[in-house]
Amino acid sequence: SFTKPLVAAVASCCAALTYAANPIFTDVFTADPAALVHDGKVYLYTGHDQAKDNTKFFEMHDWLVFSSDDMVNWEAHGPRLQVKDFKWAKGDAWASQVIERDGKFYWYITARHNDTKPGFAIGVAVGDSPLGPFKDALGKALITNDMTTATSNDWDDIDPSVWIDDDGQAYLFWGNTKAYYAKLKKNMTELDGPITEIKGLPEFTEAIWIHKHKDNFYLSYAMGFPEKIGYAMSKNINGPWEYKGILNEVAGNTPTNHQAIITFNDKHYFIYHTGAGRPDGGQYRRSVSIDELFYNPDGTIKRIIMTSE
Ligand code: FUB
Repeated sequence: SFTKPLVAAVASCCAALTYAANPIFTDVFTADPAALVHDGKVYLYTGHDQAKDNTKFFEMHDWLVFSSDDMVNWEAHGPRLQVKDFKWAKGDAWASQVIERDGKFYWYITARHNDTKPGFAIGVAVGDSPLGPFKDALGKALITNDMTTATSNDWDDIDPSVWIDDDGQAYLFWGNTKAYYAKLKKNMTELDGPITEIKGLPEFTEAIWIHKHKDNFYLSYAMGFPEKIGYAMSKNINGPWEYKGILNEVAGNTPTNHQAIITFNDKHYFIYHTGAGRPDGGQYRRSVSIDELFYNPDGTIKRIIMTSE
């Protein structure tokens, strides 16, 4: 377990503490957080930075899972999915997200496709519990470069974010440089219509996260490079999206920035990664951190105060 005794002691003394000190894990490098609230627990799915230092590139082979009852004490469940679980993939376990539908858990992942379809692709694994076991649901990628690449790049099919609306319609959002979305069928493993490019997101880079608060939809994303997290709002999951501003600045010591936004026990959380907080951290050795998120009465979101810096 990655539980930190000091944090636990402070938590038991001070009822106001609602998340662990940042970074929340200090014995493993974690990135690209995605969180799922299920059955009174928060499940945190992260990428796993394994680069030896910060000089070359990402080394990412698997995805980790952690869970918590209180956002303070975290239990580590180890890697629960690996690139090699996808026969069509050859490396780079980049950003992912898990969602539940009808008792099944669908884990949408980014990985580099093998030689027949170069570039990055999005796949989906399925399991019977938030901890799996998970297996490739399709035996092939769900989104590949040849579906979106015409005027784009080899990296545009990364960073999936999945949403099921109140009427049961599911949607997949993703992208790098260009932002895309498409409907998913009820089986969660097939597209249910065309892929549409989302316009009007200033400086869009990657890392879409979709969430809803009251009657507003939110599309947050990494903008520019080095990346800040910005967000847009809409009354409709199909847009149009109206850009509203920046949520956090470049998070210490790494140009990437990647967020998940959840509500748990009536508090709102902004979960992200940073290269700061550990002496050997940096661009390819990132650490997940958590800070509280606050809405304004009109639904806009206040700038995040990062305690990871
Ligand atoms: O972790 C690899 C890539 O870096 C992710 O897919 C992007 O969102 C950025 O964080």
